[in-house]
Amino acid sequence: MTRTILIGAPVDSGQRRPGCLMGPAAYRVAGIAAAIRDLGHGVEDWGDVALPDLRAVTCANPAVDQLPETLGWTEVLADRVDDALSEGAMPVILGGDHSLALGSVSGAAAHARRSGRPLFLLWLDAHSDFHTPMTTTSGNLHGTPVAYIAGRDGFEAFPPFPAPIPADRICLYGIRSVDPAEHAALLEHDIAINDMRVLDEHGIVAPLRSFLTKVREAGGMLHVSLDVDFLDPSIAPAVGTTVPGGTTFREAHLVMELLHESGLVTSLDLVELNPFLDDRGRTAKLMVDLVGSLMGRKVFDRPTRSFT
Ligand code: Z70
Ligand code: MN
Ligand code: MN
Ligand code: MN
Repeated sequence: MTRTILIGAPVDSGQRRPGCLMGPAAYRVAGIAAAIRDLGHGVEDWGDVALPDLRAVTCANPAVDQLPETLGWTEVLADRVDDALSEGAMPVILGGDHSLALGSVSGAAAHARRSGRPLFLLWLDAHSDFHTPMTTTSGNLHGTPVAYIAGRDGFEAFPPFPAPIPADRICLYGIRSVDPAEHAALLEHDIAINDMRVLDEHGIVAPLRSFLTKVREAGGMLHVSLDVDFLDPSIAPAVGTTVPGGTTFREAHLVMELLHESGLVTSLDLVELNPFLDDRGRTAKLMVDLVGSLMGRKVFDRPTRSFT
């Protein structure tokens, strides 16, 4: 039994297409609480986080969009996620665009630092989100959280990231859209880059298992950040930036099942769902279904295979 805490994060400031603010409501309508509870877990819903009063803040790159809003979300979500972890629970952040991970992973990192455990990050996404506010050309801050988490320069407007995650504890998985500035910076970091080329060649199981083995051996905490565009747009249309060639229904479920079997996941983001673009709720329902697999739903309850 896991005690889960749902944290609604109607964050819409990390990109320019309106709609992600409806994400938390869509997950609730799609039955996320019941899906988790029916598996025998505890579920508490802390409701939606509110954006605090904005502070004036400047940035040298004039392209950057909605910086005060994103800064406000970062601070309040970091606090809320840290609170949930401190209660011994698993926070599930209902987004909201991916800029919310600036805050959610900050909260997880602050908690990990206090508890003396290393934090690992699994980034399930079509994008590497490795821009800094200085390198982004779109100005959309949802393209920056991995750089913040890894401790890159250029985030002077933000609180210093608590205990940046060393590159070898970060795993990008499913990526297939990387901008030139991100590409150059990634080559200078030792981040595991499981792009679609790697997953097509090695399959989706082996690269994930080897990362999970590292987490286990280190006694680590594991934050999983699941972007809707990790999935192929043919099964998950409700996302602003569709990129062809994403994971299939079966691949994504297998990833979730392996994560469940590992028993390592300590916090989870669900990001980039734009319900305004959905087709009769199918993307929201698929995301809830994936959470069910992550929380232990199986077709057959076979004795658990030993992990490794
Ligand atoms: C691009 C940018 C991005 C998510 C799009 C796209 C970033 N690299 N991230 N969708 N989740 O604008 O920086
Ligand atoms: Mn607090
Ligand atoms: Mn993303
Ligand atoms: Mn993405």
